[in-house]
Amino acid sequence: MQRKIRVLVGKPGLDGHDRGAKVVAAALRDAGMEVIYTGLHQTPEQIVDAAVQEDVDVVALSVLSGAHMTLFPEVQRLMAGRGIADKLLTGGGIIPPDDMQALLDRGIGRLFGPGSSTVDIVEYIRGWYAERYGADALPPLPPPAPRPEPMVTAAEHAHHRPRPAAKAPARKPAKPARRTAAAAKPARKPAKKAAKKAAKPARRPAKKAAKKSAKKTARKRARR
Ligand code: B12
Repeated sequence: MQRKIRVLVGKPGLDGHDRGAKVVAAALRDAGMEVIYTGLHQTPEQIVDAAVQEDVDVVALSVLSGAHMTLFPEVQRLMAGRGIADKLLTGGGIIPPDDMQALLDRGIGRLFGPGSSTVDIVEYIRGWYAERYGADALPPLPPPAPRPEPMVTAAEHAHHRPRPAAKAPARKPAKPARRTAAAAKPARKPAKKAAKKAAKPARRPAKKAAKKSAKKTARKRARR
């Protein structure tokens, strides 16, 4: 028979970091699970008590205080004492990989660190449930929850809509661009012309220049 997976999300100890616990609790709820969140500052005894009373399948702890090596084994011990050792004990928080492995070796479930995907957490819990009760017992994933607000509001859409043509301010026709001297000239001389110029001597030969200057002086003298 299919029924909702029941999860207790617990915040043991003096740790006040509750964002991760709330994010995970919301993701599990959106994935169709029945989630009970204990709230902050619970003792391991209070958490295990709640787990028994609520008849949960999973006890999921959030620990960001650094006390995970005490809190997870303590909750595990109390669960065994109350006859619910067969339930899954999992969780996450600020837990170094070596500690995750050490806790896994003690029979505690997979633990999730910062940046973990909530999709992976949902898959892990559903996978454990399917293994324990059979795939047929696994309820189907609900369709994604509708967003309470559209991603882009109607006002934002309106802001980007093109203005009606009549209301648009009349624009002066653009003047044709003036051709500057630089633009009129070709950027470079054709290669042939440039080669010819390079072949020419830079100045007039000295003989010709001397002849011209002599003529000029003669003309000046004649005028006097
Ligand atoms: C935001 C923040 C705060 C906020 C808390 C706001 C709140 N209501 O949660 C404020 C400013 C109050 C705060 C205070 C302190 N903080 Co602080 N804080 C952070 C910070 C920057 C981000 C935590 C966060 O919200 N992340 C976003 C959530 C979504 O991610 P998450 O919690 O990690 O959760 C993910 C996983 O860890 C995992 N997960 C978490 N819980 C669970 C539960 C389950 C069931 C599962 C399956 C998975 C899971 O899945 C989540 C999704 O990916 C971290 C640094 C960091 N980068 O992580 C430090 C950090 C956690 N803080 C730290 C410290 C030391 C403190 C203070 C002691 C500082 C001080 N001296 O005052 C105080 C203690 C306050 C208290 N009463 O406990 C240290 C902890 C060190 C450690 N444990 O080794 C950290 C790591 C900073 C650091 N690098 O030193 N903090």
